[in-house]
Amino acid sequence: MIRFLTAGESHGKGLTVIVDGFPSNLEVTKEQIDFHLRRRQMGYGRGGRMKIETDGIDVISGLRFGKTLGTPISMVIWNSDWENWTERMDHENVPDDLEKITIPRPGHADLVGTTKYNFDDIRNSIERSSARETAGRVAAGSFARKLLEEFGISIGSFVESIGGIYPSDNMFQKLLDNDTDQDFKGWSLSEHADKSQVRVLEEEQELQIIDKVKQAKKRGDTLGGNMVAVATGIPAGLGSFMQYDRRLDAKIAHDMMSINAVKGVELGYGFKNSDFFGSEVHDEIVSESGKFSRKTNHAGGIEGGMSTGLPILVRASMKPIATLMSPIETVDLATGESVMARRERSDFMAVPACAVIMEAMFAWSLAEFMVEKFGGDSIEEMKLNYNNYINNLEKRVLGKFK
Ligand code: EPS
Repeated sequence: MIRFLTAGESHGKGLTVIVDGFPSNLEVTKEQIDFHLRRRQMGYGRGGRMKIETDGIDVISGLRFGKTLGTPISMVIWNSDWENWTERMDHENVPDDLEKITIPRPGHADLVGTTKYNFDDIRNSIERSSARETAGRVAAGSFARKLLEEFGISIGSFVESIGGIYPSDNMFQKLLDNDTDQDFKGWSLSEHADKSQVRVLEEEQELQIIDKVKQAKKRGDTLGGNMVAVATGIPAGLGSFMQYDRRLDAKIAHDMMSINAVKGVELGYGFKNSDFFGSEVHDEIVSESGKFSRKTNHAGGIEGGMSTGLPILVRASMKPIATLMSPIETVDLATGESVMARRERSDFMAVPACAVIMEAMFAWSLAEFMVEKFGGDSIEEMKLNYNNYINNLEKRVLGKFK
């Protein structure tokens, strides 16, 4: 079993990540992890904070000479902004001039978090509910990605729409129709998307979106969008129908929905399934040179809670950022009076970053199921188990029916 935990406040000293249960001898470098941390920081529409931070991990334990030891891996991402917050975030002493936050922002965790944890300062809720925490997830996800790469599994993502601006050519539909070349790798989508300031695949759409973000900034408003993540090279048979919590789709949906501001998750055709006849939805099975495939991939690579061997296709939706420069109505907890919400520094749009976080969580869910299925204390042992299962898989199945 692999697991990870993150700790840290947005304006505290740093974020701590513990990754546990990884097999030994997996090659991982700081550079590989920092690469994805930097990708998470990119994107037009971020606020002032991203100019302050240059995220990178400081490995504390679990790696020796560039390889995992099988021991718990711990690392820290230091917050550069901490030096501006040392007094306000002091672990013991209350500053004399502390200004407590009493006005909750609708759409953020402010009101419920403060009520639930019985705080007298909304700052206590803001700090941990902030999406700063997702930097830790990307670090953990980078380990998962490295593990998956050992088995030829490749993960990528792109932004499908922002503020209702969609591309003219629908890449997600192409993926659902299984209309990509044989050697298509998930990561190729990210390579393409990373060239765009908003991680879309079309230049014209990028320009329209940048214009819309400018409009949002001008009116003190924010935007959300839809993102697609794709994993290729998946062996058939990850996950199980035997028990509800062993279903791969359930785990992926859970992990995607856990990302801050994500309000919708779909696998394959998702909500669209209900608009069609069954004969138009289900992916016909074909056998090509002894290998099973499907004419289409409307199931998004998962049937009966198990991977089919086709790319896994996930789409998620991020709501607009909750911190508004032109605030909306709320209640001041100090007076009980109706007021306008507080303004505070934030992003106007963070959909490109959210897609990178999706990749990390996606890698994590898949790595969990790979370790569950193929086990092993070292990466070499895991590969032996994998090869034993995968070699002649189809022939073995067909042989049983002869
Ligand atoms: C966030 C508010 C902003 C974002 C932050 C998430 O931070 P700040 O309050 O420091 O301006 O920039 O995201 C990050 C710091 C990050 O690393 O992604 C929020 O309220 O959720």
